[in-house]
Amino acid sequence: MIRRRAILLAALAAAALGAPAAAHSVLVRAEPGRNATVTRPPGRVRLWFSERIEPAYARLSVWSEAGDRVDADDAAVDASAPALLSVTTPGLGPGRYIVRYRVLSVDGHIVESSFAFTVRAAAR
Ligand SMILES: [Cu+2]
Repeated sequence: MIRRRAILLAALAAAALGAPAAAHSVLVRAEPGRNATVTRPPGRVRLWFSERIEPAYARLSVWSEAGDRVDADDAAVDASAPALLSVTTPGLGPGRYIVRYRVLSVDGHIVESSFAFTVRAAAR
């Protein structure tokens, strides 16, 4: 049984080190995009991942530079697109915003990051 135990320990060590796994969800696209500047305020921020994510553990929020939360706290994984996470952002004015997200891949890895986008006042 020593050999079997060694294999088990090796597997646990690999898991603890976060060894690369096949079904690791990474952000592949965002609207607005990373560091994008838009002239039309987005009514919704959308994030597409490479794999489906666990809805119960998905977090997505949007913040102003002053540190105020500006999303409607209704982040959800799309019912028909399990790799799409979005949240509504009503009434954004011009400014720079930070998108924060944290998702759990189906392989158990947590992916957490943030990026910014800017809403520029439309020319009149
Ligand atoms: Cu993974």
